[in-house]
Amino acid sequence: MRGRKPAPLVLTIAGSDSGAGAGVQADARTIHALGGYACTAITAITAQNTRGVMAWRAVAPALVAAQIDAVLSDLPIAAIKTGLLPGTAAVRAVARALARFPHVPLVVDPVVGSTSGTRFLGSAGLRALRRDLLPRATLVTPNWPELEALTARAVTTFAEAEAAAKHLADECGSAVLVKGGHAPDRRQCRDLLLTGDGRGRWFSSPRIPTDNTHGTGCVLSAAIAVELAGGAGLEHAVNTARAFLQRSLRANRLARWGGNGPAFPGTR
Ligand code: PXL
Repeated sequence: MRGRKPAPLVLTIAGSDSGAGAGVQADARTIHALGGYACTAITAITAQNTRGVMAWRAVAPALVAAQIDAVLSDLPIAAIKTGLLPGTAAVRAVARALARFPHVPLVVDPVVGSTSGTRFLGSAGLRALRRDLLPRATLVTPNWPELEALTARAVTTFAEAEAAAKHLADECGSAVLVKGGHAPDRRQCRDLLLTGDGRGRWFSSPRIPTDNTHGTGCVLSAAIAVELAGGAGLEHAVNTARAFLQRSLRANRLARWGGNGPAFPGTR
């Protein structure tokens, strides 16, 4: 029997969302939908639904590191993504655990808080992220508010987004994808990819009118990670991931839920 191409293994290091709109649940769903196999290291537990975060607690940093060690010492992980890292100690523990695997592509989604207003990472945590983890990243994927928090610059126009992204890419030496979901443009969604060599490329697609956008950042970064795990280059990975997210938003399979529902593609 001819074997099929083996599934690329992806490790997601992220928080649990009990409502499954964002976090590890969204990551694992995305990785499986794109043909990968998802391993997980859970950094925090959130009690959450489509309306907001009711309670949350960080997992002990040593236990986060132990999950990462258990996976990376055994399974042939081909790409890693990080999402919610709840504070300085968590950022440091993750950076230390990943230091032994410097060649595995890493996508860092610099989650600061939930859209519904819960803050997960304070200013000390952001500093730790910039110093200890972003220089190790293949790609960092901030939205406009996260780019503001990481650079302490206002990001209210595409020109400001581009300047702040250049500043961040120069500082950490990693590629940066600035997601334009928060931009004032109602017709287009424009994301900017800056690669390490200083090149910039805009990706533009029609904005999809929906309220169900919870977890879109998680879906996009997980999709990029699974593409990188399968051997895609950065631009190709971003293109495929954006197309997957657009399909998920368009499908709008969970439209009749309350609150801010998830981008969910359903089964194909
Ligand atoms: O979308 C950012 C995010 C990531 N991870 C978890 C979350 C959220 C936002 O609510 O809950 C677990």
